[in-house]
Amino acid sequence: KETVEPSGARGHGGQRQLHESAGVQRGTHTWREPARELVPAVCALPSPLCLCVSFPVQQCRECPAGWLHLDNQCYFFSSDKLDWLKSRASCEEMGGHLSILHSVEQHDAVEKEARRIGVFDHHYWIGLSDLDKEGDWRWVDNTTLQHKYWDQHSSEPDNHQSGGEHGEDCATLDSRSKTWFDVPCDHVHKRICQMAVVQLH
Ligand SMILES: [Ca+2]
Ligand SMILES: [Ca+2]
Repeated sequence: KETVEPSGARGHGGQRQLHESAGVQRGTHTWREPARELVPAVCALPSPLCLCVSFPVQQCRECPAGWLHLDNQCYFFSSDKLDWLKSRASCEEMGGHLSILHSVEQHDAVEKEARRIGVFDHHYWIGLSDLDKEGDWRWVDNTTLQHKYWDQHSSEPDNHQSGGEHGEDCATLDSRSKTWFDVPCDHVHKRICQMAVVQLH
Protein backbone atom coordinates (compact mmCIF):
# COMPACT_ATOMS: atom_id res chain seq x y z
CA LYS A 1 0.00 0.00 0.00
CA GLU A 2 1.35 3.33 -1.04
CA THR A 3 1.83 6.00 1.53
CA VAL A 4 1.81 9.68 0.92
CA GLU A 5 5.20 11.03 1.72
CA PRO A 6 6.05 14.58 2.53
CA SER A 7 7.44 16.28 -0.52
CA GLY A 8 11.17 16.07 -0.77
CA ALA A 9 11.33 12.94 1.37
CA ARG A 10 12.84 11.08 -1.54
CA GLY A 11 14.93 12.19 -4.45
CA HIS A 12 17.37 14.97 -3.99
CA GLY A 13 15.43 16.65 -1.23
CA GLY A 14 15.97 20.27 -0.62
CA GLN A 15 14.09 23.20 -1.93
CA ARG A 16 13.07 23.55 -5.48
CA GLN A 17 15.23 26.01 -7.29
CA LEU A 18 13.62 27.49 -10.29
CA HIS A 19 15.53 30.34 -11.78
CA GLU A 20 13.64 31.20 -14.88
CA SER A 21 15.82 34.21 -15.43
CA ALA A 22 18.85 31.97 -15.70
CA GLY A 23 17.47 30.72 -19.00
CA VAL A 24 16.68 27.24 -20.17
CA GLN A 25 19.14 25.28 -18.10
CA ARG A 26 17.82 22.23 -16.42
CA GLY A 27 20.78 22.29 -14.04
CA THR A 28 19.08 25.09 -12.16
CA HIS A 29 16.05 22.93 -11.50
CA THR A 30 16.07 20.28 -8.81
CA TRP A 31 13.77 17.33 -9.37
CA ARG A 32 11.72 16.47 -6.35
CA GLU A 33 8.87 14.18 -5.69
CA PRO A 34 5.60 15.78 -6.75
CA ALA A 35 3.74 17.57 -4.01
CA ARG A 36 1.43 14.70 -3.21
CA GLU A 37 -0.14 16.54 -0.31
CA LEU A 38 -1.97 18.61 -2.92
CA VAL A 39 -3.82 15.63 -4.27
CA PRO A 40 -5.99 14.57 -1.31
CA ALA A 41 -7.25 18.13 -1.25
CA VAL A 42 -9.57 17.21 -4.13
CA CYS A 43 -11.55 15.17 -1.59
CA ALA A 44 -12.52 18.35 0.18
CA LEU A 45 -14.54 19.09 -2.93
CA PRO A 46 -17.82 17.47 -3.93
CA SER A 47 -16.69 15.10 -6.65
CA PRO A 48 -17.16 11.43 -7.61
CA LEU A 49 -13.72 10.83 -6.17
CA CYS A 50 -14.94 11.79 -2.70
CA LEU A 51 -17.95 9.47 -2.88
CA CYS A 52 -15.50 6.61 -2.94
CA VAL A 53 -14.30 7.49 0.54
CA SER A 54 -17.81 6.87 1.88
CA PHE A 55 -18.01 3.45 0.28
CA PRO A 56 -14.74 1.71 0.98
CA VAL A 57 -15.75 -1.54 -0.71
CA GLN A 58 -16.10 0.25 -4.00
CA GLN A 59 -13.11 0.19 -6.31
CA CYS A 60 -12.39 3.85 -6.78
CA ARG A 61 -10.90 5.89 -9.47
CA GLU A 62 -8.04 7.56 -7.77
CA CYS A 63 -7.25 10.44 -10.08
CA PRO A 64 -8.40 14.04 -9.66
CA ALA A 65 -11.34 15.13 -11.76
CA GLY A 66 -10.26 15.80 -15.32
CA TRP A 67 -7.34 13.37 -15.17
CA LEU A 68 -7.27 10.12 -17.12
CA HIS A 69 -6.59 6.92 -15.17
CA LEU A 70 -4.29 4.51 -17.01
CA ASP A 71 -2.84 1.60 -15.04
CA ASN A 72 -1.56 3.12 -11.82
CA GLN A 73 -0.98 6.57 -13.26
CA CYS A 74 -3.08 9.67 -13.82
CA TYR A 75 -2.62 11.85 -16.91
CA PHE A 76 -3.78 15.37 -17.63
CA PHE A 77 -4.01 16.61 -21.21
CA SER A 78 -4.06 20.39 -21.27
CA SER A 79 -6.03 22.41 -23.76
CA ASP A 80 -3.94 25.56 -23.28
CA LYS A 81 -0.41 26.02 -24.60
CA LEU A 82 2.78 27.04 -22.80
CA ASP A 83 6.51 26.81 -23.47
CA TRP A 84 8.32 23.78 -22.05
CA LEU A 85 9.62 25.37 -18.83
CA LYS A 86 6.23 26.84 -17.99
CA SER A 87 4.62 23.51 -18.83
CA ARG A 88 6.95 21.74 -16.42
CA ALA A 89 6.11 24.29 -13.71
CA SER A 90 2.38 24.02 -14.40
CA CYS A 91 2.37 20.24 -13.98
CA GLU A 92 4.26 20.62 -10.70
CA GLU A 93 1.77 23.17 -9.45
CA MET A 94 -0.96 20.61 -10.06
CA GLY A 95 0.89 18.08 -7.91
CA GLY A 96 2.40 16.10 -10.78
CA HIS A 97 5.13 16.38 -13.38
CA LEU A 98 5.45 16.44 -17.16
CA SER A 99 4.81 12.91 -18.42
CA ILE A 100 7.55 10.30 -18.15
CA LEU A 101 6.89 7.47 -20.60
CA HIS A 102 9.13 4.56 -19.71
CA SER A 103 7.08 1.69 -21.07
CA VAL A 104 5.67 0.83 -24.48
CA GLU A 105 2.24 0.50 -22.88
CA GLN A 106 2.44 3.97 -21.36
CA HIS A 107 3.48 5.51 -24.64
CA ASP A 108 0.77 3.74 -26.61
CA ALA A 109 -1.99 4.60 -24.14
CA VAL A 110 -1.03 8.26 -23.86
CA GLU A 111 -0.52 8.62 -27.59
CA LYS A 112 -3.92 7.08 -28.26
CA GLU A 113 -5.68 9.45 -25.87
CA ALA A 114 -3.76 12.46 -27.20
CA ARG A 115 -4.83 11.57 -30.72
CA ARG A 116 -8.43 11.15 -29.63
CA ILE A 117 -8.74 14.52 -27.93
CA GLY A 118 -6.10 16.43 -29.88
CA VAL A 119 -7.96 16.32 -33.19
CA PHE A 120 -6.15 18.90 -35.37
CA ASP A 121 -3.62 19.98 -32.78
CA HIS A 122 -1.76 16.84 -31.94
CA HIS A 123 1.55 18.03 -30.46
CA TYR A 124 2.02 17.74 -26.70
CA TRP A 125 5.02 18.47 -24.50
CA ILE A 126 6.34 15.47 -22.61
CA GLY A 127 8.89 15.56 -19.79
CA LEU A 128 11.92 14.92 -21.98
CA SER A 129 14.81 17.27 -22.76
CA ASP A 130 18.52 17.49 -23.50
CA LEU A 131 18.86 20.93 -21.90
CA ASP A 132 21.70 19.86 -19.60
CA LYS A 133 23.91 18.28 -22.22
CA GLU A 134 23.30 18.24 -25.96
CA GLY A 135 22.23 14.79 -27.10
CA ASP A 136 21.86 13.41 -23.56
CA TRP A 137 18.08 13.03 -23.38
CA ARG A 138 16.68 12.82 -19.88
CA TRP A 139 13.23 12.64 -18.38
CA VAL A 140 12.34 15.33 -15.85
CA ASP A 141 13.30 12.98 -12.98
CA ASN A 142 16.75 12.69 -14.62
CA THR A 143 16.23 9.09 -15.77
CA THR A 144 17.51 8.05 -19.19
CA LEU A 145 15.51 6.77 -22.15
CA GLN A 146 14.51 3.13 -22.07
CA HIS A 147 12.32 3.11 -25.16
CA LYS A 148 12.69 5.65 -27.92
CA TYR A 149 9.97 6.85 -30.24
CA TRP A 150 11.88 9.48 -32.19
CA ASP A 151 10.40 10.20 -35.59
CA GLN A 152 12.57 8.25 -38.00
CA HIS A 153 11.04 9.79 -41.09
CA SER A 154 12.34 13.25 -40.07
CA SER A 155 15.58 11.91 -38.55
CA GLU A 156 14.64 13.20 -35.11
CA PRO A 157 16.14 14.29 -32.84
CA ASP A 158 17.99 16.60 -35.24
CA ASN A 159 18.64 19.61 -32.94
CA HIS A 160 17.64 21.72 -35.92
CA GLN A 161 19.01 25.26 -35.72
CA SER A 162 16.50 27.04 -37.93
CA GLY A 163 15.05 28.62 -34.79
CA GLY A 164 18.45 29.73 -33.46
CA GLU A 165 21.85 28.39 -32.45
CA HIS A 166 20.41 26.88 -29.30
CA GLY A 167 18.85 24.19 -31.46
CA GLU A 168 16.09 21.99 -30.16
CA ASP A 169 16.26 20.66 -26.62
CA CYS A 170 12.70 19.75 -25.65
CA ALA A 171 10.51 16.91 -26.87
CA THR A 172 6.93 16.79 -28.08
CA LEU A 173 4.78 13.78 -28.68
CA ASP A 174 3.10 13.94 -32.08
CA SER A 175 0.05 11.84 -31.48
CA ARG A 176 -0.78 11.63 -35.18
CA SER A 177 2.51 10.04 -36.21
CA LYS A 178 2.90 8.38 -32.78
CA THR A 179 6.45 9.68 -32.57
CA TRP A 180 8.60 12.24 -30.76
CA PHE A 181 10.17 15.39 -32.17
CA ASP A 182 12.78 17.66 -30.61
CA VAL A 183 11.70 21.28 -30.96
CA PRO A 184 12.83 24.64 -29.50
CA CYS A 185 11.89 24.82 -25.81
CA ASP A 186 10.37 28.29 -26.20
CA HIS A 187 7.73 27.07 -28.61
CA VAL A 188 4.27 26.74 -27.10
CA HIS A 189 2.39 23.46 -27.08
CA LYS A 190 -0.21 21.67 -25.06
CA ARG A 191 1.20 19.36 -22.38
CA ILE A 192 0.66 16.00 -20.76
CA CYS A 193 1.07 15.99 -16.98
CA GLN A 194 1.28 12.82 -14.93
CA MET A 195 1.01 11.71 -11.32
CA ALA A 196 0.76 8.39 -9.54
CA VAL A 197 -2.72 7.34 -8.44
CA VAL A 198 -3.70 8.21 -4.90
CA GLN A 199 -4.48 5.22 -2.71
CA LEU A 200 -7.61 6.24 -0.87
CA HIS A 201 -7.98 3.19 1.32
CA1 LIG B 1 19.21 19.29 -28.45
CA1 LIG C 1 13.69 18.39 -34.50
